[in-house]
Amino acid sequence: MTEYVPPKVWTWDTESGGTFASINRPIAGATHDKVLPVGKHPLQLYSLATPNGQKVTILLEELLALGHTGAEYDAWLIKIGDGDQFGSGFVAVNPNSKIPALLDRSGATPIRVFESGAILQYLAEKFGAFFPTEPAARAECLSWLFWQMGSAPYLGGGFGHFYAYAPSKMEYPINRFAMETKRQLDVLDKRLAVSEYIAGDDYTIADIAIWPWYGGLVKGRLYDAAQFLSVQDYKHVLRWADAIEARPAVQRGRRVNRVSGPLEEQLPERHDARDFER
Ligand SMILES: N[C@@H](CCC(=O)N[C@@H](CS)C(=O)NCC(=O)O)C(=O)O
Repeated sequence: MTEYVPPKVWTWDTESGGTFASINRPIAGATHDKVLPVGKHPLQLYSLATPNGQKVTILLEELLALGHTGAEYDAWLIKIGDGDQFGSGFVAVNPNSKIPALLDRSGATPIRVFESGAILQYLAEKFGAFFPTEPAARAECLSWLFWQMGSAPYLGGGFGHFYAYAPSKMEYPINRFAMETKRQLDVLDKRLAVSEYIAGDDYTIADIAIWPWYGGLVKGRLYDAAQFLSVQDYKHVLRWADAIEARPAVQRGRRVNRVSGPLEEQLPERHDARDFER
């Protein structure tokens, strides 16, 4: 293999290949005009059932299960493989062009929220649920929420990209990011050895943020990497992942905006609780 020598100035190689090459670009902003649809509920979610998307639909389903009718929502499908995230309406809600994006239309002026961690905190504060109020517990919950936001890019953009999506398998990046991913799993395993849930005795938005990524990984749903990463070693993570997976709201939330996998698990759009029965 010939070694890559970076040129003096980087230029955009549109032929660089790999899964997602068609949507990756070095510039921000809209590529086309597209008005976003708006449904009947106070909350409008524009998303896809990736781990980042699932966090929000799981929290919304948990809030509805608790009886917070103000959390009723329309979930619209954003097909990132087709470039929907670069439509002008979507960019107005999230200038970063990534799902999930939320528009809260319950007040006089719509409020936009982007970044899944910010959306979880916004909704948990709005409804006063799944987010402790006592300062020490709240700090622990926020610490783990931000841990997830900082850590998952090494799992997804690092390990997942080079192990599953890059045009060829390269030892150096796979080694580097497998090591970091296993370190992160061990961080969680040691925490969950002494704590029922991530932030303490109660199930919070920290669990909801971490589960779709690291729960999905140990349950063998991400990158077909369970054997490679010896996920069976993380016993406490597995115990916690199973407990969360058993929650009916989690099972509903996982299905919203899903357009892949078994047909019976797919629900491309959600506008009503009865949609799950169809
Ligand atoms: N830090 C962001 C990450 C969001 C993100 O990476 N979304 C991906 C799907 S999981 C996306 O929309 N990708 C489309 C693109 O990069 O063009 C969050 O947590 O909301």
